Amino acid sequence: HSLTNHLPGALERDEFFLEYQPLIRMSDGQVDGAEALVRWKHPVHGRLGPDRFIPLAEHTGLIVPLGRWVLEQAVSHACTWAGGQPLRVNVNLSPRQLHHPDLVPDTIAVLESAGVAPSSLCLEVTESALISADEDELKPLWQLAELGVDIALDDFGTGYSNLANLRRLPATTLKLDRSFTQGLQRHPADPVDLTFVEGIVSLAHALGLAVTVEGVETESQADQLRQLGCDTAQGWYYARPAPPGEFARDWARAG
Ligand code: G
Ligand code: G
Ligand code: MN
Ligand code: NA
Repeated sequence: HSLTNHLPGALERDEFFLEYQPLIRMSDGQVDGAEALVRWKHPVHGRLGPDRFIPLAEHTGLIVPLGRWVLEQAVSHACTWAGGQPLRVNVNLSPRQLHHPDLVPDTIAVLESAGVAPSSLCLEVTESALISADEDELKPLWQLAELGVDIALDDFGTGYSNLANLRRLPATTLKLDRSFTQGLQRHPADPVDLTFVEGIVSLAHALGLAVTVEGVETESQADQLRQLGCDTAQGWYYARPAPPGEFARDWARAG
């Protein structure tokens, strides 16, 4: 029953499914998009989160076909959410996908066959996956960015990157790691976290990047982050990740 034995066939057995968590625009509280999050309905262990199998999929290479499946599913779900005007959808990319030669052609093919504009897709790449990337390794992301795909730096603030490095990355959005959001929950808020968020927001805006905050669990965090100038927020305060039908019912605009 080991995960290692079951994982290779799981895609063919149709055991993966996606959940969606809304991204909320802080200026007006409206939904701005959704992050697709993969789960595995394991025949023995039941529902497993990505932390349980993404590292294994990355290690075995299954992440490449799995990642393509996630992209196809997410883009096709996004099409159904708002009569012809799809919500933006965020899809996570693992390092191995980033380095695969099919990333650009596959992404273009998926968007074209669904008739979805590149600007409706945001690819999330962790800051740590990009730190060591050289110019050649960044080329596919630049190509996608030039087509209009948004690129978000996920878990930003945890990867020890040189801030000057941001200028050579094709990122359009910084996703501030949820540890900063947690620091704002204390009374009084952790002054270092406050200063850090303030600094990142002003740096990001100066570079033309938007800031999304993760892990917003309370109204107080949401209020502080809005005042600090964050553009978009995600977290349990707004909604937990939910299956596509439930997400559509609660968040998709009527078509
Ligand atoms: O689903 P959960 O909220 O537990 O997400 C945990 C982590 O798994 C997140 O950091 C997210 O980036 C990652 N993750 C979720 N879905 C995918 C996916 O489709 N591909 C990759 N590579 N990572 C994912
Ligand atoms: O890509 P990333 O690792 O950032 O994926 C988001 C992860 O954060 C998912 O595992 C998701 O379930 C989780 N998450 C989303 N909102 C919240 C929240 O408000 N609080 C906490 N603790 N986790 C959250
Ligand atoms: Mn993410
Ligand atoms: Na993250």
